[in-house]
Amino acid sequence: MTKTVFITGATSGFGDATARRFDREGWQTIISGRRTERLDALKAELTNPSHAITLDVTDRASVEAAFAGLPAEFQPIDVLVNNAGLAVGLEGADAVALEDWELMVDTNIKGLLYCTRTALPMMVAAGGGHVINLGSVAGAYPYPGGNVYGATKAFVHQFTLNLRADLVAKNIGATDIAPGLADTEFSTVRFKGDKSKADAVYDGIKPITADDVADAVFWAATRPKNVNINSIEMMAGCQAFNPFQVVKG
Ligand code: NDP
Ligand code: 8X3
Repeated sequence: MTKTVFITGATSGFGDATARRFDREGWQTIISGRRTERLDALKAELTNPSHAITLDVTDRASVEAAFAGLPAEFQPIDVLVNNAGLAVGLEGADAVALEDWELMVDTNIKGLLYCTRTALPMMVAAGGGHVINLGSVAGAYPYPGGNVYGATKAFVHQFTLNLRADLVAKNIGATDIAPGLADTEFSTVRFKGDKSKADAVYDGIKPITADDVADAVFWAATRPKNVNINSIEMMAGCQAFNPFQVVKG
């Protein structure tokens, strides 16, 4: 039977690669994001049925309308990939714009909650499903300037585990995919469009690719039902941990 995946933030990076990966494996895709022209271009390249929804996940009413308006042939949703998210800025906590913090909380936490809470009753009614959330290594390991971004991803990790606790009897899986340094538009967004600053992050290294992450998402989504992957943490081969800071004097 044809399976269906709903992906938020499919206009770029991991979401785009994930849509292409599921499509290659014969799944139907529901692709969403704010940039309609990118959704249209992606949809044109997918080979299986795809439904594109221009959607800002921070807008609760739009999220509810998007799920309520799904065409019958795209229901039920087998897998929801809560991928839409962003980091804004790398300023220290005493200097950052509060609006940047609010945008990360609204997108990475509240947007993910709106999509999850709206999708779950549909999955329960269908007898099962799987929620895959994009966390980050920033949710486990602190770094200067990671402040609220990392905290939102720590939320994603714990929420995913708690989802599983609520949903185990309802045949609904939950997985946190937590990548490290990966070359997407992530840094361009973090540096507010400063492409040269963003490019410098990936200059001279081999970061994780969007396809690597799509692999992990697809693998987690397709384990047999006697297995739930709680979380996958993955770092670039060139990335590891810093020593603790010790300030003298
Ligand atoms: P990109 O910037 O390439 O993609 C982000 C996607 O999120 C875009 O499709 C964007 O679409 C979408 N998005 C952002 N805000 C909203 C919103 N309000 N409503 C709907 N969609 C939105 O970055 P990545 O692919 O790297 O990031 C995907 C996820 O992975 C994020 O949650 C990020 O935090 C996480 N991550 C990224 C890592 C990295 O190093 N790249 C590492 C670990 C985790 P549009 O602008 O069209 O709305
Ligand atoms: C993005 C990974 O290490 O840039 O979530 O914070 S990192």
